[in-house]
Amino acid sequence: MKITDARVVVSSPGRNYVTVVLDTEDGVVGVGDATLNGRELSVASYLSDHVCPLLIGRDARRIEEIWQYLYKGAYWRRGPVTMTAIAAIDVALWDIKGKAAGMPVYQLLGGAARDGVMVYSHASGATLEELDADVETQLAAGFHAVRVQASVPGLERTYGIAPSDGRVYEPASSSSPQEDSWETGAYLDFAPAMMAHVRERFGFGVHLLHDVHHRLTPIEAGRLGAALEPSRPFWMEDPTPAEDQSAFRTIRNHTTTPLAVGEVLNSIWDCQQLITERLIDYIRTSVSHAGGITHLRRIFALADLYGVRSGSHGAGDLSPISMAAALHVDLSIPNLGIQEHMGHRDPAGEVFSSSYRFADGYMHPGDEPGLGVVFDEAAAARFPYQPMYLPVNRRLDGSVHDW
Ligand code: EZ4
Ligand code: CO
Repeated sequence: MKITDARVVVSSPGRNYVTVVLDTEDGVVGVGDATLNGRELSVASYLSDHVCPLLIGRDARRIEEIWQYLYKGAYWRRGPVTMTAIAAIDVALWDIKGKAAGMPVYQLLGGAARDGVMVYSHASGATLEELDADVETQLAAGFHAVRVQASVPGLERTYGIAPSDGRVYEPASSSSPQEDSWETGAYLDFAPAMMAHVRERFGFGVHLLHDVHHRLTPIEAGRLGAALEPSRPFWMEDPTPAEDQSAFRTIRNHTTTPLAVGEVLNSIWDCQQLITERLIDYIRTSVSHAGGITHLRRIFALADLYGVRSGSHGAGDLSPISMAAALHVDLSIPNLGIQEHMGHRDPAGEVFSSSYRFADGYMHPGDEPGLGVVFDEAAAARFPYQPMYLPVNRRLDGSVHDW
């Protein structure tokens, strides 16, 4: 089954998405997501300038061989641009394999290990009252797990606060990076009080999650984890910059609050120490930024050996193709923890039609052959690329902090 065409489509239906389309000689088409928020065109170039030409004439059925060819064949290893590009090709090849077999991808991965995938949604507010109202909305929609974020008093802008008109949260902005402000003391005092407030209001029957977004030192994160313990969060996410793996030993030594990290990690080697030294509870690598279904399954298999569960990133900047691919993996692995689900802004649905479904807090990828997502290239052409940047974060003294 030879690959006859490989192309990259950059479109912006509600936000930017980079989509790979692979055609095969017998007419089976596969799609993959290559979106890297704020750096979309570098992945598009990596694919169209360096990867797509190498795929023409290759056998689409040899997924592992093509993965190894693209990874080892580049010589230069890892990194978000390379691994997102490889991921998109890998996911498109699994889509093709499923369609050729007449089966949903999760069946090819061993079948359903559970009936549905527990997902968490986001709630946020500029005030605790707004946050309460948003948590209520998420619970009414059926979610059993909710990530809570609120504006830190005294800081000009806080990470993770969705617009008040109900649209999905999007940190990127056009023309130039937005500047956020940061002061650790204000945050460390506020976050435990916010969690305690939500617990008091909604009780212990809902899973509550919180994203620190890489901003603390290890000992500050240890203090926060300990302060959050009475609120029993499902996890504390990205407490310190993710690339510093041994930092998590310090956090671990000071708290029993479960730790989650990995949305910015790209390979099994980036989380080897985190997993094998049991420094975390949930690994958040995603199908689109960590080498596709093939590589993500390898990470989750390693994690299973060490009692670490999955908790994949699922922000709105991962396209519906990635959401579907994530659900096929989640449904089939033994060590699912939870899956993030934010949904997508209109008019993404005009470009991507997905067959995954949500009911009572759980999602299922559906039973269409392949991934179950149809990508409408003609519709995508109506929404041209918009330059977008993620924010930068500054401390009050003007120095650049982790965003
Ligand atoms: O900031 O996907 O847990 N979710 C997150 C996201 C990330 C964005 C970056 O593009 O941390 O909101
Ligand atoms: Co996060």
